[in-house]
This record gives sequence, structure tokens and C-alpha cells, in this order.
Amino acid sequence: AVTHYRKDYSTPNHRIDRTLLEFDLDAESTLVKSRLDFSPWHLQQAEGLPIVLDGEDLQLECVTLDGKLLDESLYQQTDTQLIIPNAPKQGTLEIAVRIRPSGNTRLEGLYMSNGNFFTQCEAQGFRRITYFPDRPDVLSRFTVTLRADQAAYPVTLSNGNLIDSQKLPDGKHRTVWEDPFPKPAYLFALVAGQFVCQEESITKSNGQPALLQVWVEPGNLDKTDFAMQSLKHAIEWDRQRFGLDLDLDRFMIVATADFNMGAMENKGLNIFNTKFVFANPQLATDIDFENVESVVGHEYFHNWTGNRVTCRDWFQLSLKEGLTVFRDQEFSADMLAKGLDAQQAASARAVKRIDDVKVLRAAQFPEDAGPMAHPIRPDSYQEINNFYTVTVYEKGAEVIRMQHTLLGEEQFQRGMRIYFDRHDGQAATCEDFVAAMETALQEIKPDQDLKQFRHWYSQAGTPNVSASWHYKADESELVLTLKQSCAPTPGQAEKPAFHIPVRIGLVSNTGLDLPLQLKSPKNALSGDILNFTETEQVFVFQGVAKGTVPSLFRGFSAPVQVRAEYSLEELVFLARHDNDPFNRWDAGQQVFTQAIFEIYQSSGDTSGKLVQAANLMMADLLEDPSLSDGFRALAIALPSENTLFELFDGLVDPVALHFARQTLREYLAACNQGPLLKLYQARATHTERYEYNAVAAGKRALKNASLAYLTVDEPGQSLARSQFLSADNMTDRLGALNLLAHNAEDAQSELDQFFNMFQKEALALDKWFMTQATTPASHPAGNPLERIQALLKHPAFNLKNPNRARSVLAAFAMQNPSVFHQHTGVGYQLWASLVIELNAINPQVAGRMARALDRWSKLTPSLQTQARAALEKINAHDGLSPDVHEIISKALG
Ligand code: DPP
Ligand code: ZN
Repeated sequence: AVTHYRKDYSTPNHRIDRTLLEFDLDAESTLVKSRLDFSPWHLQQAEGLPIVLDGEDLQLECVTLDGKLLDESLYQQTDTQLIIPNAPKQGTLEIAVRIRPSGNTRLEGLYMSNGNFFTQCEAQGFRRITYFPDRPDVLSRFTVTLRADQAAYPVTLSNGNLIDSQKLPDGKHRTVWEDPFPKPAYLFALVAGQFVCQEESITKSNGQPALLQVWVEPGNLDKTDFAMQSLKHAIEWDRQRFGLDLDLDRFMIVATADFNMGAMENKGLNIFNTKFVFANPQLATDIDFENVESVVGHEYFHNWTGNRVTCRDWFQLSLKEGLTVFRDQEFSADMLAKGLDAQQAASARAVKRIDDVKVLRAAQFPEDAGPMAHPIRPDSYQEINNFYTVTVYEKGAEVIRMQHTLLGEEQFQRGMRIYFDRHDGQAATCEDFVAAMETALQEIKPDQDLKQFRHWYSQAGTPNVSASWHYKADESELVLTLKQSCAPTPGQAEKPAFHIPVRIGLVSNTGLDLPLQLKSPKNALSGDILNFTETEQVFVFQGVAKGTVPSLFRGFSAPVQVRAEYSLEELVFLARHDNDPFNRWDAGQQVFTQAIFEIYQSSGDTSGKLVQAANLMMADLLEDPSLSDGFRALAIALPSENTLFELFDGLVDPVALHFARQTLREYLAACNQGPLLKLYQARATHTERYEYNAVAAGKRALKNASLAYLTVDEPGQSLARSQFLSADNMTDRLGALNLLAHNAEDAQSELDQFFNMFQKEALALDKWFMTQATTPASHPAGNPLERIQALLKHPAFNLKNPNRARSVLAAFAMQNPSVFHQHTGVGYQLWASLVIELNAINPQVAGRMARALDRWSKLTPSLQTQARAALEKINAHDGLSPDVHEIISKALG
């Protein structure tokens, strides 16, 4: 396997100033002709440097240089490149290749889905379409001609503006598209086939109109309203909050059922997984609505952060992804809070923040602690597809958020303007972004810099912060000691201290926040942010009343793992009184976590003091009417099994951990049945028409979170059965179905009804598969693995469709620990054979699935033995793709 290093970056020899592409679209054999106008990268450069083009699985027909056909002695062709040695500094290259879209199951390059053509070029799919310098620093102006059969492919789209459209003889037609903006090849797109669209015209800030279109296959126009509305909201929001407007006359979104990722920000022609476009109340849950809004926003925001300023090389991926995730998180938070009063708005924002941090803790912290750990700006990779990770995306967004915290909104926006002034139209680096923010910071704080902050870009691993404090009654001082460390990660043994912004509050015993008066060190406090920059640092606060409890990392101000020396009483106090809703939630989660660990370590005993404290806290949460429904739904939910696995100090048996969590759930349900029922019924009897907004979604979330406890036994299960039948929306229907399928002895009739109701709706069927694939080991009928094996043989199962594959394989191997990690090792064996099967179909998705045992060294010894056997089985397979090989070989160490 080849490893690529960030330090090896060098500029190409040539620019490609203009690119003309012509496609004769045919499922079995598409002809792609290109005409590339090239010029020297450096004006002074010598004659005779080679032109280096990437290309894979292409059938080369001919190469012409400045009008002269080149014979084979004048170029070199390898499996991955076409090189023209001794090229002139400047000239025109014409190339013709053939490709076979119908045989493309990897869904990179040009492929077919349901009879229609789609492309996916990020990161390196363009090289499967034609020979080209397929690297993000080569920006070219594209003109694209599409020829296709009119009847089979009436709609043909590409980037930019439609400049010509004509009928041709023999039933064909032609469209010509011109993208006014230079772009790297990874942002190229084409779509052709049978589509219908919803469209609207908007007015841009400059007074010019722009056409917005959402294209779907016929029969799906009843699912596009919300995506269109989200797109308009995103455009408006980017104008208002970032001062950035749409720069095109036409902006298109096209949905496809076969897509490796969530969506793709191709210039002017975003291509989306249907999962992130389709939304109506019957088919989509509140979470789906939220995701559609956020992904539509994300891809639209890329138009500036990704397309206008792109990445110099793929090591800089977080430059566009971390920043764009930060932008979509803020967009969602602002949308959720819109129109609410101040208190409701704060609560809606906190709910969003908690959701985002849950993802980070459940998925990114494990990545940072495992064999694939990498800095948000990686130093090396074997397969770039494997680096579209929660670290690059979600931790990357946290690193942007910390800069926002250090600069404040106004100066952060100033930094954004500096960034665009310097780099619009360029391929930039993460360093360029930080440098722009540093300039903005120094405009207001000339003595500060982001020098130490840059470690967040270069160092992997989740920093551990331990916090202890004592009270000096004589001086009314609270002395807080913070220590930071970061465990070694692959290739990084020692790490200098991070610059960590700690948002802090001092909560007095009456529950009020005290004013912050920092005595020492001088200048370490700015507003409510402590700048924590040393391995160990002591902070002395004055004017502190006795009994005051510090609230640390409010709003999750840094992506760190905190170990604070709270007593149980202090945690319970914060869970009741912290004025920061995130920390209030977090304190409660710590109480639940400790209670589950108490049960885990006592083999099921619920009489311990932590369980008792958790129970009292639960009773409080259920009765507290000052909390919003959305917040309460999160506060009463137990931490996920993946989060618990990571938090436990020592080796873990995930099966026993599941049963410990289950025991606490049953105990809390039994002790709080009355209040739970009351909460449920108050929300179940109100039958307003479904609407997606923060308040309504919060209400449904609390109703279903209460039902989740109640369904531990029969009375609750009957409630779920009637909710399933009477629901007018997917949130309530699927919520009930999940609970029944996971808890009731028999939920076959509901599962059958659901299947019959939605058998023509692929995304709803994915949910049906996923519900069953996540049935836990505690299910009363036993042996969920047999059910999963049966799902794989179901006529509607299809490993070639990524959504369907994920709905069983990822669901089972990553979201169902008690079945996946069963002690016989059968779960691992099933996973290994599916990864091997998928490896031959779609390496990129297989690489994702291959990560299920990343954390195998944290398993108990006998599970480790079984896990290693499964990993070795995959490793020994002939014909492993670079994607899967990289993951498995790193896991084996
Ligand atoms: N650039 C894409 C996205 O994150 C990758 N799938 O939006
Ligand atoms: Zn993105």
C-alpha cells in the first residue's frame, strides 16, 4: 500500500486554463472527449516538463497534442496515469476515452442509478471519467456538452449556466453548460435521465434573479417542499449572518437513491442522497427533517467555503469541512430558535448543541482513541476516502468553534472577510484560515496570537483535562487547578499543551452565577472564557461564597474529556441548578453514567447509592415544568452504549454493559411510572396537525422518551401499539415501532403493517430494516442475530445500495453492541463476511463498515481473541481494496 504525506506537496507542472468536455452518454459505453488548454504553472518554468494526468479504468482511444495525433511512443500510460513527457509549456491536448457506467458499482465517477446517470467526483472520481490532473489545486473553467437519447434521458444537467439546447437527428438531444467559475475537477458534475423538478425564482442582493431547482425522479414531488424551503432559508441566512450571497444564476439539487455519502456540493449542481432531500410528515421523522435542513444548508454553504475557496490538497479537507459543519450547525441553531422567546430560544439552541456533542462523544472520541486517530489536518493517508471522518468534520467544526469563541462573533466575521479577501478563487490551506483569524484577533487584541492554538490542527487525540479545586474560607477564594494531557496516537508520542478555551461559571449554593473575579494569573480571563494554556495551571477566583460549585466547559467550549472532582451531591446540584443548559444536561448524564457503571460492576445490583441518586434526579427532571420538552427529552435519556463504552475506565464487555444500562432503565421506569405516564399522556392526547419546528419536535421527543421507559412492560407496550396505529406522522409511528420491536415479545404484526404501508418507499424501508437490525440482546424472544441473518436474505435487501447496506450492516455492527459483540464471536464473523462481500462491490462503503472493530483493544480478553480472528479473516482475503486494507491493517497494528 502507498502512503501519501502532506509534507510531500509540490505544485503541478501545468495549469489547465480551459476544459471542454463532450459526453455521448450510453450506459454500456460512454464516449468522453476532452480538450484541455494548458499553460506553465510558473511563468519562468523550463520547456519539456511532463504533463501528468490521472486516470483509472479508462479505455483510451486517442491523444492529440496541438492538433497532432500522438502515437504510443509519445506518451506513457500506467494503471493510474497518462504522462506526456517533454511537453511544451503551453498548448492544447485532446483526449478521447470510453467508460462503462452500467458496470460502475463503486459509485465513484460516472454511474447509473435506477436507469439515470449521476457522477460523484470528490475526492478522486473525476479520474474515472477522463484523464485529468485530478487534484484540487488545479482550477479550470469548464464547458460541458452532453449528448443523449431524448426519450431515455430527457433531462441533462451539468455545472453552471445552460447556454445551448438542441434536438439532434436520430432521437438525440444536446445541451451545453458553461460554468463561469474556475473549479477543481472534484466539483464537476453531470446528471442525465428522467426527472421532474420543483422550481422557484429568488432575487439576489444585487437585484438579479436566480433560479432554484430541486430535481427528483417522477413520483417524488410530494417530498421536495421542505428541501426547497431549507435552500431558501440557507441562502437568506448566509446573506444575513456571513454577508455571502449566491453567485450563480441557477442553483440545482438532484436526488439519487444510490449515493455513497450524504450529499455533494458540485458547483451549481448539488447531488444528494435522497435521504437528505425527501421529507414529508408521513415518511420523515423530526430527525430526518432536521438533517435535510442541515445538509441542504451544508452543501449550499460550501459554495463559498469549499468552492470559491477550495483546498490545496486533500490533507486540508477540514479547511472546507470543519468550517462548513460549523456553519451548518449555526444555521440549524438559528433556525430552531427563530421566532421563539429568549428562554425558549436558549433551550432550542442547547438542544442542538447537545445533539452535536453527543455525536462527537459517541463517534469522534472513539476515533481519536483508536488506530485511525489523526489530526483534523492529517499528515498521511493511504486512501483519502477513509479520511472523510468525524475528526475532519465534527472535531474540525469544534476547532472552528473555539476560534469563534476566542474572537467573538464580530471579529470572527471580520476574520472570514479577511480570509475571502486573501483567498477567493484560490486553493488554500488550513494555515491560511488560521492566519486570517489571527489577523482579525490582533486587530482587537494585539498582544494575543493563535500560535499555540495551531496544535489543534497538528495533534491527534482527545485531550484529557482534570479539574480539582478547594475553597479558602478566610480569603473567600476558590482555587481551581486544571491539568491537561493527551494520550499518544499513531505517530505522535508526545504532545505539547493545547490552548484550551474554558467557558466557566461559578454557581453559588442558591443557584445563581457569581460574577467572575480572577485574581491570578493576570489576563487569563476574557469575559467568561479562561485561557488554559499550560500542562498544569492554577486559577484563583476572589469574592467567592462558601458552597459555590464551578461549572466548567460550559456549552462544551472545547472538545476535551473532562474529569472533574465533583462529589455526587455537587453533580446532582448542577443537574438541578446549572444556569448553562448544556452543563446541566451533562451533569445529569454523569450521574446516569456512574449509576450504570455501579450496576455493571456489581453484576446487576440496583441498591447502590449512585442508582438511588440517579433515581431521585430522574424524579426531579420529570416534575420540573421550567424545562422545555426538548431539553427534558434529552435529560431523561440514558447515555448511549457507545458513549458508555468509551467512558469506562478499563476493558469492557459490551453485552454486560447493555444489560447494566437496561437494568437502570427498568429500575427508573418502575420507580417513576406515574410521572412518566402523566408526561406521556399530556402529550399524546393533544392532536395538532404535524408540523416540524423546535417546540413541536421537542414535545414529540419528550413523549417518545417517556414511552421508551414505559415500554419495559406490557401496559406501556399497549400504549406503543395504539400510538403506532393512530400516528399521522413518521416520528410517532417509527418511535413506537422501534420500541415494540426492541422490547415486546412479539411485534410482528406492526412490522408487517409497516412493511406493507411503505414497501414502495425506499427510505422508509431502510428504517424497517434498521429497526430490526438494532434489536438488542435483551429482547425477550432472544437471538436477534438470527433475525439479522434473515434480513440479509429478504428480497428487498440489496448490498449494492449504500443506504440499504448501511441500514443492516452499519446498524448491526455499529449501533447494536450487545448483538455484535456476542460472546460466541458469530457477530464478528457475520460482519467480516459482509465486509469482504462489499469490498468487491463498493470499496468506499466497505471501508466505512470495516471500522466496526476499531476499538477492539478495549474489549475484554476473550472478545479480543474473537475480534482479532475476524480482523485477520478480512486481512487474509485476496483482492482487498486499498480502502478496506488501510482500515484493517491499522486495526491489527
Ligand atoms: N464534500 C461532501 C460534503 O461533505 C463530501 N461528501 O458535503
Ligand atoms: Zn461538506
